[in-house]
Amino acid sequence: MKTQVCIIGAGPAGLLLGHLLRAEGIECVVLERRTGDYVLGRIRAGVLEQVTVGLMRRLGLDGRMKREGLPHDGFNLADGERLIRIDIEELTGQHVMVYGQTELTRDLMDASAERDLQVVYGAEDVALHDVDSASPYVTYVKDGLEQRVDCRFIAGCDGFHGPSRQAIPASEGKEFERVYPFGWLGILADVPPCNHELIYANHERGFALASMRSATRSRYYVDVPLTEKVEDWSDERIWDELAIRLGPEAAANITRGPSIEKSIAPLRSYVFAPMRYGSLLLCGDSAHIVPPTGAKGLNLAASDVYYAVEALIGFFGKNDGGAIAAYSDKALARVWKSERFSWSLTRLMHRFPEDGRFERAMQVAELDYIASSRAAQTSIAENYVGLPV
Ligand code: RFL
Ligand code: PHB
Repeated sequence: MKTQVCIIGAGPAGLLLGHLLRAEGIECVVLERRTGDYVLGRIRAGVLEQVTVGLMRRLGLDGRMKREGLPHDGFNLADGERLIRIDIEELTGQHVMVYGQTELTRDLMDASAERDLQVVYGAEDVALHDVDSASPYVTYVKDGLEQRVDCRFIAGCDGFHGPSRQAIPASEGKEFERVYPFGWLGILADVPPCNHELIYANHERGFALASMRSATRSRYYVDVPLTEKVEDWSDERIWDELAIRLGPEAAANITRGPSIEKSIAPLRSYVFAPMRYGSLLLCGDSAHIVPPTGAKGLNLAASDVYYAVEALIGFFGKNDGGAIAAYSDKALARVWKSERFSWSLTRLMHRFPEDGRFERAMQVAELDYIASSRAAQTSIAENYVGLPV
């Protein structure tokens, strides 16, 4: 097969990119290792910035999001005693959208056939070839048969563990990494949320987050040491821990119920730079990871896609080779700011095992400063709603 852009990975980055390219008349194909059901079974992000909502609107695929998504005007930081509300609407004039990554992915998936976006699920052994040339190609195995896609560009949208980043010689890029000494244990349950807005809590027993997917579905997290196993956390144990860490006000409103999903996600900050090598453009988690504390991962994938589409339209539509050359710097400028915000919110809201009395005093002082300063709240709010693309 021959196409203009071969996209590897049908997560949110790959599907968004595929749809946006098709809308511009650029030919592409998406290769995904898993089945569609498997991709939809991964419970991940819940908070969308305007950049992500805006791309769905540009595609005309925001109908269900507008009906079922929950626009949030604010969120809360809890320090064990009080709730500090960050009024993002008042401070920035914008809001975030609570709408699950699963739902966004489903909307993109459902629209593929009618919009002539070819997605190959169950593509095994995907391998990239000649990425440093102007005629790269991708091979894969489907139903036991080896296939080949010749293209002008490859978009690596295959997440942190995919083959795209690995296709770049080590000497051509730099890795920046911080691994955190804890993970987030998440629970999804069909119960009403304990609060109408999100609560991020820093308690002496550790971090907790109260989030949601809808008025009847809640998503909660507590941080746990990396040595913990999900099997050791019964639903009751998680509910008990949440009730303590989120504080008495939220605890009084927690409705308990059986978990429909429960998993531990390790926390990491990671950037690979540059995000382009020859004819390969990296987008989303394949190039960077943020700890989930700032709700930035999916949104960064969306802003990468925004810049990648701009670059590819420049190349195919306007014969502008410079657009491709500019991609990495443009994307990374935004990536680094989101990395910084996610790292600093993680630092502020978690108890690190190596922290002593001084580090704890710094957290208390910072939370107190945020509680009393409109300037500090504005800075958090503008990062949380998402910096402009
Ligand atoms: P994905 O979603 O990992 O998709 C990559 C796709 O590539 C496929 N793939 C391959 N395909 C072909 N051949 C191969 N060899 C392949 N290897 C992999 C995979 O099967 C998959 O389908 O990356 P993408 O598209 O870059 O999207 C990134 C987001 O998924 C991620 O950043 C977010 O989920 C992060 N995240 C959050 N982001 C937010 O913006 N807001 C949030 O509130 C938020 N909460 C979260 C999160 C991530 C979490 N976890 C579990 C890591 C909460 C959690 C708990
Ligand atoms: C979620 O609802 O899964 C969620 C919300 C906010 C975050 C991370 C995850 O910062």
